[in-house]
Order: sequence, then structure tokens, then C-alpha cells
Amino acid sequence: MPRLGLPTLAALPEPVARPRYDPTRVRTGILHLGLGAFHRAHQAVYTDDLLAVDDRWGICGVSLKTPRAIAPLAAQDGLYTLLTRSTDRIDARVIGAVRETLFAGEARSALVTRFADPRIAVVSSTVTEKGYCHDPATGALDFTHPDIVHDLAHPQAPVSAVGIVVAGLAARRAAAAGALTFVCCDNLPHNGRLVEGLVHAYATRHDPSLADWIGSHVSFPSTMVDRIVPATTDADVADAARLLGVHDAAAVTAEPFGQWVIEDRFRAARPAWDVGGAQWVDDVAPFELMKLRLLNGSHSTLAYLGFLMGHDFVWQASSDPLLARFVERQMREEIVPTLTRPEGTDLAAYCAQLMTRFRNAALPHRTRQIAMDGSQKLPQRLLATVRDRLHAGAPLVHLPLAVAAWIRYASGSDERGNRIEVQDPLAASFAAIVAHAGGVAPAIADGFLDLAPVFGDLGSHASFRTAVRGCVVDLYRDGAAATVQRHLAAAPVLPT
Ligand code: CS2
Repeated sequence: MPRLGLPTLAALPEPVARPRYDPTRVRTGILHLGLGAFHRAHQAVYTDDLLAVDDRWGICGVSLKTPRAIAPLAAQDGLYTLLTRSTDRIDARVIGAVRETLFAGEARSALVTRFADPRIAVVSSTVTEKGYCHDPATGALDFTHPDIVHDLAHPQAPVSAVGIVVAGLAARRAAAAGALTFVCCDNLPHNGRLVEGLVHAYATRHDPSLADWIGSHVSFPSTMVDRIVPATTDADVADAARLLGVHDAAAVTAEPFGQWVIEDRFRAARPAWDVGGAQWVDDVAPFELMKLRLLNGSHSTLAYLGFLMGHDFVWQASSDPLLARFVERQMREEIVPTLTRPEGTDLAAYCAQLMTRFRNAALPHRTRQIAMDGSQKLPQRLLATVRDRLHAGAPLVHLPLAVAAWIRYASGSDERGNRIEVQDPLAASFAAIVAHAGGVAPAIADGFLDLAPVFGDLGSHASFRTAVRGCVVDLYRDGAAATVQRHLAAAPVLPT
């Protein structure tokens, strides 16, 4: 079968949407770090819409850790298919926004040169939560992280995202290539401010005058990004081939919904992503907290409890009546009261829409995929809500069970005693806690609650600690299904 690429583009069958511009005429204006499926199904699609009216914003996509995403894209002239799936339809659209690809491991000097190109006005990132080498509980750069230690010792050969950005900005300063905007697109709280702080901390250690230059030449708007994008499967590649009549090894799959809310704080030219439906706001915080706490908080809850109850996919977990009731109550009774309603949003409708999105059975979104890297996700998804409630003197009823489900999962064995392969930067610490606790539930809970990078000072909050410990004991003794069932029957309904 021929392969997707510029030569095969014109002959694609009619229902397949194609770039509404000539990809060969596009100039590169965006340097993007992290070429995973989420970027290709989210920001690259907004950019694809934009390119139809402004050809300055092609993307140079950089893969930091592995060349995996690069080879298929390079072989296809950067083209790939976005499959949008709902239970009753599947739509295929070829995206042309990624015009160049680079693997940082092999093309370090080319990457630094890209930063120094004055036509690049935006650098953006999707490197996952753990990719910023920060302490999740405090948001400070982790100077003991091996990648940061390496990069400060070898600033010309950086491996971390922060080290690469600072080396690139040094080259930009040297080339007098002018200001730019850094757009973080990861699910982190105040993501722009957070990355600004990390870059500043690293640059100050490396070269204080560079830190000053960055302070006056680079802005870091915060953003809220949303689209459910499961890992691509063989079935996606097969569906793309069936719909396109050509082979596409770089296809991605996503839900129909998408949202991108961006703080309007651009130091250099601003891509008109609103052409594709992005929204500019002065303050992104209400949107971001809504999304991190309601969507991602519920996602993680469904992932941990769902996995323990035997659900492989989010659509199964969210269709389980017990789990559905649990996450709906957690959202309504505990999370929504901590939020400021974003303008133009009805929070009850948002929650109902989330349940519908989670239940999209056409999306094979694995509970295990979401369960990954919990130590980096819990602080902003569940623990920030816990903190706000404690601060307001509000009761905690459901959240301790969600946190306990993470501990139960992260302890590394399921309810049948099978080993769980826990993927997390702190996985070795988890295993040490479980071994030290001798498998005894309250001791396991205590060991996890003492993890400062996750819980910070929350671990020493007596009532929270007691509540989580109790739930961990229940989960070990009775299993997730019985624990959730009993919980729902006994938990007082909180005023909303
Ligand atoms: C998910 C997110 O993998 C995860 O942890 O919760 O990737 C989620 O699908 C996106 O944030 C949705 O916008």
C-alpha cells in the first residue's frame, strides 16, 4: 500500500479532510517540544486551521526523549491523520501543520539554531508533567534531578526540557533574534508561571545575565488544554488505511471535543489560534482549575478505582453505576464548591458533559494510561482541592477514598495479587515503602502519606491522614467495589 505523503495527498478519497493550504508554502513559526499524540491531536489541529489563513505558523516538532515519533512523520512529509471517534461515527482529517521534525538526541545543534531563528515567535511544549523536573508539591525546580544535575554540568549538551529551553534562549540572545512567547500545554497548575519559574531558577544558576534577558524578552502565558487522546492502537492505523487508501504510521485518534484557553500575554507575534476555536482570556486560572480538578481529577479517580475493579478502559469505569455515582458526587459535592465559575460556563452542565465524554466507548482509553505518573498528577488533580477544602473548614468525604485508591494502585499489586507494573518516577520509592511496611495496609498508607514531593505538608494534616489511612485499610480488606458501595451508602450528602 502506498504511504501518506505530499505525493498521495491530492488523490485521497473525498470524505477525508485535507489541509486547506499548500503545505510546501508554509513557513516555520512555531518550535514545539514533545511530538506525542496529544500535541498532534490538539495544538497542531488549531494550527492547521490557522494555516488556511496565515502561512507563517508551520510547526517544527521536536522529540526530546525518543526518535519514535520522528521516523514515520519524516517518511510522510510531516502529514498524519487525525481520527475523530464517537460511538456512531469516525472522521478522518489529514493534518499538515508539522512541517519539520527533529530528534533532540541527534540534532542538538540544529535545535539550538531553530531557537535562534527570528521567524520562530512561539516555542510550545507538551512534555508531560514529569518532563519539567520540578517538585510536584511545591512547583520548584528539582536541582537534584539527574537531568538537571547533568545539564548544569554540561549546559551545551542539555537533555532536560528546561536545560534545552535555556540553551536555546542563550543562542537566541547571542543571535539578537528578539523576543518570543513560550506556551506550555501540559496539565499543570498555572503552567506558564510554573515553567517561567523553572526556567528562571535554572538560568539564574547557569548565567544570571541570561535570566535577566529571558525576563525581558520571553513571556510565559498559562493555558488550559483539553482533548482526550488515547494512545494510538493498531486498530487506528488499520482504520486510517481503510479510510485513506494509503498507509499512515503516524495516525492519532481523539474524541470530537476540544478546548484551548490561552492567557493573552504574548511577547512576540501571536498565532491567531482563535481561527480554530481557541479562546484568549486575561485570566486562565478559573478554566484551568475547572479542567484539572473536574476532568483530570475524575479521570484519575476513575483510573485507580476502575483499574482495581477490573475495568481496562475509562468508558467501562465511567459506565459502572457505582463509580459513576462516586465521581459525580465527588465533583458536585466536593470539587465544584472550590471553583470560581469561568465566564460563560455552567459547571453542572460541564460535569454532565464530562461523564458523556468519558463514556465514549469508541475511545480505547486505558485506565492504566491515566494511572501513570500519579505522583506528578495527584497534587493538582486531587490534593489542591483537598487543601482548599481544609483551608475553608469544609468536610472531606469522597476525596480521601480517591487518594487512597492511588496508594492502593501504586503499592504494586492488584486485588487478585497480580503484580501491577507501576510507571512513575517515584516507583522505586513506592516499592521501598511497601517492602518496609511488610505489606501491612496502615503502614503502607503512612509511608505514602510521608512522601513530601506528593503531599508536602498535607501529609501531616491529622484528619486528612486518618481519613486516607482508613480508606486504604478498607480497600485492602474489602476490595474497591465493596468499599465504594459501602461508602456511597454511608457518606453524608454534602450541601452544594
Ligand atoms: C489524562 C489526560 O492521561 C491522563 O492523565 O487525564 O491526558 C486527559 O485525557 C487530558 O488532559 C484531556 O484533556
